[in-house]
Amino acid sequence: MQDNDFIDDMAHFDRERIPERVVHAKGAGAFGYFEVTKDITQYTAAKVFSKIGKKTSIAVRFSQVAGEAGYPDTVRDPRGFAVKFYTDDGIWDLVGNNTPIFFIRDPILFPSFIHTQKRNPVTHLKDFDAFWDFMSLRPETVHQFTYLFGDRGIPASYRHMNGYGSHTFKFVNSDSKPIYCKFHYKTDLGVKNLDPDSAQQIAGSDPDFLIRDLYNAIAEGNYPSWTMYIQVMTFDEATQVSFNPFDLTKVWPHAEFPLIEVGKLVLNQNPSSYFAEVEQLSFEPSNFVPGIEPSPDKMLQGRLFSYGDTSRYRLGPNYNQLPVNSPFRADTPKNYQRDGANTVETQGGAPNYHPNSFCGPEVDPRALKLQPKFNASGDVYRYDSGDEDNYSQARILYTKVFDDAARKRFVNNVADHCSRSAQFIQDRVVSVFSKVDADLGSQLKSALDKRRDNVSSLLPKNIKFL
Ligand code: HDE
Repeated sequence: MQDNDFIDDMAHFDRERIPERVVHAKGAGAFGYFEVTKDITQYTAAKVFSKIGKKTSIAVRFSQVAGEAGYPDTVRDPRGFAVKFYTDDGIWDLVGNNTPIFFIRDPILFPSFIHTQKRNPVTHLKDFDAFWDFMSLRPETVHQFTYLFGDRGIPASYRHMNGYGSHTFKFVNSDSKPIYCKFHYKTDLGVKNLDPDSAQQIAGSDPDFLIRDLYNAIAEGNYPSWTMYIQVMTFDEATQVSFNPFDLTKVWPHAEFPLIEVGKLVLNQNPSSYFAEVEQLSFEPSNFVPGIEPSPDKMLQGRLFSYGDTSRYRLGPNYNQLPVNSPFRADTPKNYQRDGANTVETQGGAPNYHPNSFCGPEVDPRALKLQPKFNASGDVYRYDSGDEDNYSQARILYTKVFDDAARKRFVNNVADHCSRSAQFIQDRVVSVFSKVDADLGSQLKSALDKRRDNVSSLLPKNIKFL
């Protein structure tokens, strides 16, 4: 025990792991830049969009939602597409997914919903009953489940999928005029997905398939890129549209709110340390910059607390001082926070109280000017939003966006998964999908009936024992 080098190494080794993210635990990260290609200064004063040709450094983390840090990459699951912009005004995090919508529209349901996607606390197994029980008891999930069990549920590579800010956000221009907006990134390589049988084989032969694909492409100089678009909606339009523009289970129809091109995202650098630069990367939907703000979208409001909170737990109270999270393009951060585990910033000895007569920071007048006040009226209370037009957009996706072959694949994908749940749950799932489309309901019922005595095995065929 007197060999201090040994003790030092062992003590460090004993502390090498930190808690994984409670969702989105498995992921891949890369760095690059965002470049403005079209002028949108009429909508926003955010410096990141200030002129054509302006480049801003970015960090991106792609992830899958439900599996743990070592889970196979090629399972059916939404994928995270989180982008950190290191802007001149500080960090702007656009923490999105590869789907423009989400399963629920009320954040209070989030922990329950996630529990149904993860392991049963008794058996530590994925729970098909919980999965379809929740889905069918909360039919606002049906639009996102239609998306998830379609072809885009298993992307062939992170480079070949689109990304979405998903929520409705608010832009503010230099005259302090606000407008609602949504963000989209379309892959310049085209969307490519995996057939479920191939995905299952790859899960066994290369569980890190998606991380490897991204790392190798960048290492070989094949830099993936995405074109960024926005949709905008005036405050007047928001009061008149036929759907709730702040409902995250719905898209804004492109015919009414066309995509406006904005710029390019390019990833051209791999992390130099996975732990330092990807595991310690912390995204927060509450990281805004002057010119971009949250909207009344309840799900977005519900996210504003959680991410910083989980980073404090995962990375400690000074997670924002870690190099990958710090706003290096802006001035050194100035605030009244001091000390705590792993403090690195000294803030030049400035006062740690406000107001003060010395050199303590004041609120940036630009940020104040660009934060317009807004009116609110009516009663505020907790209400159940479970029944707000759950089916019409899912119907468009199934009947208009999917073609015949995609519809068949969708029915089989749902039936293969749902056939493992209890009969009464299957019946309820059929009744939910029947409300999307009567023919879909009957196709699904017969696909499930066919599987009744022969539930498709989770195991590959022809297993050999030795
Ligand atoms: Fe997240 N989510 N989320 N989420 N989410 C997390 O933050 C949460 C939601 C998304 O690569 C957690 O650090 C709540 C929608 C991504 O580091 C946690 C609600 C969308 C990532 C959390 C949502 C996302 C996360 C877990 C409902 C797409 C990974 C670990 C109100 C628009 C980011 C962590 C990364 C991660 C909370 C819903 C995307 C717990 C409360 C909707 C891409 O804070």
